[in-house]
Amino acid sequence: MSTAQGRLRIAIQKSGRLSERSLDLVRDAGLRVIKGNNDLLYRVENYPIDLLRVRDDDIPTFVADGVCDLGIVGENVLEEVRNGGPNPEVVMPLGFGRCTLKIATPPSLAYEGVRSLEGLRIATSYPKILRRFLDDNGVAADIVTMRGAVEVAPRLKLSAAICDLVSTGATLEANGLGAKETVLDSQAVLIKAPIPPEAGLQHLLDSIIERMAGVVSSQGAKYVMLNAPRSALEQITAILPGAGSPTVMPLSGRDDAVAVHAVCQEAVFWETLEKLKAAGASAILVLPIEKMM
Ligand code: PRT
Ligand code: ZN
Repeated sequence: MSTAQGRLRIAIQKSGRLSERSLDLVRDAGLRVIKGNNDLLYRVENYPIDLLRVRDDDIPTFVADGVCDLGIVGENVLEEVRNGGPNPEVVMPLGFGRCTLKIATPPSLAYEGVRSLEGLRIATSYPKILRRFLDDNGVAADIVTMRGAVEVAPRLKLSAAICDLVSTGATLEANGLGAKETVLDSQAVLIKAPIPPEAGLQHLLDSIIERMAGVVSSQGAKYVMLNAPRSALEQITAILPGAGSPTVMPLSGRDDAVAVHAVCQEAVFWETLEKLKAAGASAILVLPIEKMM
């Protein structure tokens, strides 16, 4: 199976934690998505692109096989699948769907480091990633693979410990488990087929990737404008978070002050504004950035 003739395909999660943000990213990249009658396939109105909506576990395989040209999936799923299996190319991290794969234990287990797992049973939905972690740490333990509800395994005496995804930590806490080891930090990533699309679509594919990169790098970025005394210019630009080289312009009728414009790649907090003001900045404006390339 290959992609539909004359059209690119992007695989996204049909329904789950990544679905909404994946659709947002596609839309922010300028693709007008039409939700038709076909639940599996959404059409893009303004480009020859279809969105294939599938279970996240299938996305790495679809992309590695070239059934889809691009895909959005969690690194956790990708790592588990590609451990010796399909191996699509990772284009970039996308900054959402962040979570951590952790080993957690009940308080009844005396835990003194990873060696404490020796000989135990550990329940997980990520047996390959866990096996690699245990091997890397020289620990021999049994792995019980569960599809879901991993957190109840110790209570049901199915396992002594678990290895599961954690975001807020509420699920571990509700089940009386404590996080002990970090196995993998994960977020959603954009993946690409190893096979190029048909010749006429390469330019479109490159442009979609570039736009998505622009959307990701403008997330959280702010445009900051302020006036600064010349004498404090160095100090003020050092306070601007992730600003690179700001633009410095003269202010009419003022020799002692300049206007500073900067794109800040990191969050601009109230504390930052207070520091800027204390350093002598005035007329400070922080504006959202809609698009960046
Ligand atoms: O149906 P399909 O197979 O497509 O979906 P799914 O049920 O396999 O996945 P889904 O929608 O639950 O998650 C999709 C992806 O979101 C995951 O593969 C991760 O990359 C990412 N993600 C981010 C998470 C979490 N955060 C998360 N907290 N996936 C799962 N969880 C679960 C975790 O397994 C545990 O049960 O949430 C619980 C813990 O959450 P906290 O907040 O209580 O710590
Ligand atoms: Zn899944």
